Amino acid sequence: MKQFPKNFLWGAATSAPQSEGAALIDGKSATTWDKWFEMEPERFNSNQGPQVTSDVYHQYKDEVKRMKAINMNSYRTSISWARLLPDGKNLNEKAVKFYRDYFTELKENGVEPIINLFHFDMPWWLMERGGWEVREAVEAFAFYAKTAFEQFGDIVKKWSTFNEPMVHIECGYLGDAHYPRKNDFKLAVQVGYHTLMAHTRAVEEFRKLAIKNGEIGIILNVSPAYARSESKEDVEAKECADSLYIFSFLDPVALGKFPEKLVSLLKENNLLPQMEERDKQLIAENTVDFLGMNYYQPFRVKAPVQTHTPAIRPNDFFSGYDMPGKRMNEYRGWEIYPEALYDVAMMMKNKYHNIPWYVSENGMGVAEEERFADENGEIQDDYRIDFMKEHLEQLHKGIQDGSNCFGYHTWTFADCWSWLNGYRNRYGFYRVDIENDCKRTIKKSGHWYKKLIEKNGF
Ligand code: BGP
Repeated sequence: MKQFPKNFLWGAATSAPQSEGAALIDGKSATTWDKWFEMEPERFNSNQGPQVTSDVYHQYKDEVKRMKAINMNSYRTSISWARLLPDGKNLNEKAVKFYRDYFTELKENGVEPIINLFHFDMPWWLMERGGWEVREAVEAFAFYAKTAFEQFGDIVKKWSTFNEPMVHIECGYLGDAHYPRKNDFKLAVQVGYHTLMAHTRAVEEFRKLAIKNGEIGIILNVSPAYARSESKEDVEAKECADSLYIFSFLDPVALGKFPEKLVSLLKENNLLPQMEERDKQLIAENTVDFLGMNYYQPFRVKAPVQTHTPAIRPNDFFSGYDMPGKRMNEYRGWEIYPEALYDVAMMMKNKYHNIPWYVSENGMGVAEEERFADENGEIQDDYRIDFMKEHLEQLHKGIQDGSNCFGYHTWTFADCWSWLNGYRNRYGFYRVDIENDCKRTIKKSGHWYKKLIEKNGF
């Protein structure tokens, strides 16, 4: 039996744009996702846009009952900035009521809400002004964060500022999977810097309000890089990948300073962002209370195949490496490598002074999951149970070896909408029937998770 620490947080995560629906009612203004779907629906790999998603806006009471039914004691979702402050300045009272009711419902049912402020859903009015490209966005975010803390700080005690900031940077500014689909390394660095400063200013506002028992953190995606070989070039590629994709946020938010390697890489390649005088001090003074680590898959790297001097893209520092024999999730296309979770646990302990952290997302996406339904329509997702078990074994080992991990959240509770993929990849403990008022049906993994939580181990 693998026993987890007392008061361990067991739960799942989602986000406002992927679960709430009600995209354009009750005063909410448009986000980039709403607008982009309207402008270029053909870019989305499904005809399902962000309008309805899993309808949690209307069904949250039943949703919370279902969480309680499988013993969950915590849950992460986000607030929609465009719902709370449709024009960035004026409070939407309907949004205040919705979120207060929703968060209270969670609390009253023994489900601790962990509330995040930004999950890729930039309000359209701000995107039109340049989004994270402009410094103005930093103060706009700080105001939004302060407003959220003031409105809900009496209910919500665990807050996070951003979910996976590297994703909106990478997908929006080094590729075309997020709006504004630009491809510009220098701009991507500036966008990343503004995002970090927005996070930092939000933490500063949080500290000023001194919310009783309040804690603040950030949710980062971590795909640790593993080098193809021990050659100097491959190891250097690994260090560059980790510095750009992991330590670029982790070091400033947790240690209060940028990693030297990152600074020299950016400097040598003429990629340093524009900074303001007070920034350095702000970063040093506003480190987080806890971290959320989203882990799905590792990153296999080797020395770059082709480089430019100075660099014009991250691939000038490393190349992806297709490792022969790697285990794949054949239903989603991501590598399965649970051992990385142990490595993350040790990294938290050794490099980040054993800061409190939790697994804020881990899970297995499966396309066309209806093929695994039994004769009663219940999805027999043994593959997902095995996936969680293997990852929890590694996490358990990390905790035994002294890592300060306080919880495990899967992605996700009930199947939810995903960016360009709609409802193709399913992750939930509950299946959502989007053709039928988003009716939920429990999967086999939901029963399994319930027992796991009951025993606080498996
Ligand atoms: C994470 C995001 C989530 C979610 C998840 C699954 O990176 O935080 O928002 O989408 O990935 O990814 P996908 O839906 O693409 O399979």
